[in-house]
This record gives sequence, C-alpha cells and structure tokens, in this order.
Amino acid sequence: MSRLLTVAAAQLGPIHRADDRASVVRRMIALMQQAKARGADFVIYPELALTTFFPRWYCEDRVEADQWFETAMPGPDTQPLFDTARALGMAMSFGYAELTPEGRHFNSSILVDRTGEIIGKYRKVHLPGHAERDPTRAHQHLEKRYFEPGDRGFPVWRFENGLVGMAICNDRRWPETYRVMGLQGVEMVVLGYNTPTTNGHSKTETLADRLFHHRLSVQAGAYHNSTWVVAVAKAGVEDGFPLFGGTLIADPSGKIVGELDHEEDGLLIHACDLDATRFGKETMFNFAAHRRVEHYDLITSRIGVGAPLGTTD
Ligand code: CDV
Repeated sequence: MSRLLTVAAAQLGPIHRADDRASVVRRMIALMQQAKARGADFVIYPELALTTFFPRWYCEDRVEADQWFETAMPGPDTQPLFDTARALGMAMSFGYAELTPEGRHFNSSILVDRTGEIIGKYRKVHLPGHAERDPTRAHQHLEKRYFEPGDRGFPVWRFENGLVGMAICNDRRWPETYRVMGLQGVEMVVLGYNTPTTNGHSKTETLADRLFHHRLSVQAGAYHNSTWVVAVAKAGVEDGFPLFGGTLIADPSGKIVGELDHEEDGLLIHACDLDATRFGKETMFNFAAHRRVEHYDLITSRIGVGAPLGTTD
C-alpha cells in the first residue's frame, strides 16, 4: 500500500509593513480551509509567513526590529491558526521570526501535527546578506543583522507516516542542507522562501535566471537524495519591493510535478507518495552502498576555498 501524503503549498502574496499579524493569520486560515476542502492533510506556508520580509528594512537600533519577532508560539495572534488546524485535523508548517526567552533571534519554522502540537522546530542555518547598511545595494538584505545562525542542524522527524525535514529559503541552494537530511532518510523536505526578483547588485541577472537557479537547486536536492521537496514562496510586491513566486513541488526523481504561475495567495496541491522515494534510495542514491566518506573530509573541515590538493604523481 502506498503512503500518500496530500500536501498544500500555501503561497502568500505580499504582506506590507502596515499589515498586522491578525490579518495575515486570517489569510492563512482561508488558505487552510480551501486546502482541506481540496483534500490536503498538510499545509505548508512560506518563510517569515506572519510579517513583511523585514530584513529589507534597516533598524539602527536592533531592538526596534523585535516588533517583527514572536516571543511565544502559539501567541495571541497565531492561536486561531492552531485552533483551525486542530479543528480541521490539518498538519502544518510555517516560518516566523523567533525571539527566545534568553533574547536570541532566529529565523525559524515549525512542524505542527494534526492535533495542533508543535513536534519540530528548525532554525535557518544559511543566513544570506549582510549585517550593516550597504548603500551600494538597490535593496538591503539584513538577515545577518537580525538573526543568528540556527543551532540545531537539519533534523528529520517522523511525521505523518513518513520522514519529514525543514529548510528555509537560502538553505535550498546548499547541497549540504539536503544531504544531511538525506542521511536521515528524509522523504519530504518542506521549505518556505522570500526571494527578491533582483539581487540588489547585478545589472545582468534576469528574473528568468533567478527562477532557473531556484528550480535547479530544489530539483537537484530532490533528485540527489530521492526526496519530495515542497518549496513555498512569499511573493509579489511588498511596499514596492518585488519577491518572485515559483512555488513548486519536486518529486523524488527531481521532476517538477506542479508549480504556481502567479504572485498572490494561492494553493498548489499534490498527493505525494512517500514510497516513491524508495527507488532512488535503493538504486542510484543508495548511500550505504556507494558513498566514499574517506574522500569527503573537506566538506566539513574547510569553509572557504583553500589550496588545491592535486599532486604531480
Ligand atoms: N530569504 C532568503 O534567504 N533569500 C535569499 C536571497 C537573498 C538570495 C535566497 O536564497 O532566496
């Protein structure tokens, strides 16, 4: 018998600075209700789903940015989302800015089961951008100012009769993200993102180039680890700053099985057979049979590029 998990990638259109959490949660609930009506069991929302993509805004005093962080999950504004999920029997995952009781700041996401219990938390490892205002850029990307790198690695959880892991936005571009989860047998990676349509520097890179690299990264991660990947955008123009859409689901062979073609709130639904991950895991990417870890040392011992190791013999 196949293990079907029907997922809903719940893309969110723009969230402006002036939009409050309660209005965003209402949009998320509307998407969840539609997803349930269309047969989904698991709804996945984007990175920093509750607010505008605030790392584009420079706050001289970092404490000012705490307005965008959650000190409790669920909190008063997000409780209705949890209540709806429990009432509908819907599992969910979404990203948010986390401020811990110790005053630590993370770009986080959670896995919530059908009873509304948080069973897993991930904190974004690969933080792009910069920590200080950069006047040469068309827009700021201050993740290194507002967050510290995740401190939990890339765990995988037993979830919905399968093995599920999380990643966040820039993590999707790093093969290590998927491989660490692949080594735990991951069958589905869920990830949200906020990706500007321009990079702030290049005059030549097109939106088509950026969407190509988004797809390439997700499809390669899926294929190399024989896992489903559900990638969910926050999209559209937030206070004049455009984010691309491109919400998609890649199957364990790396093929895209569905993709949204707009930048508004919307759903991409697919019944994912978790057993479809077996073929790749037992053949081309049978790690136990084929990996040669004695040659992979540089992956963890070096961070940047160093001297070449080639010899003349
Ligand atoms: N939110 C992100 O991590 N965005 C990055 C941008 C800055 C390139 C991304 O990888 O999509």
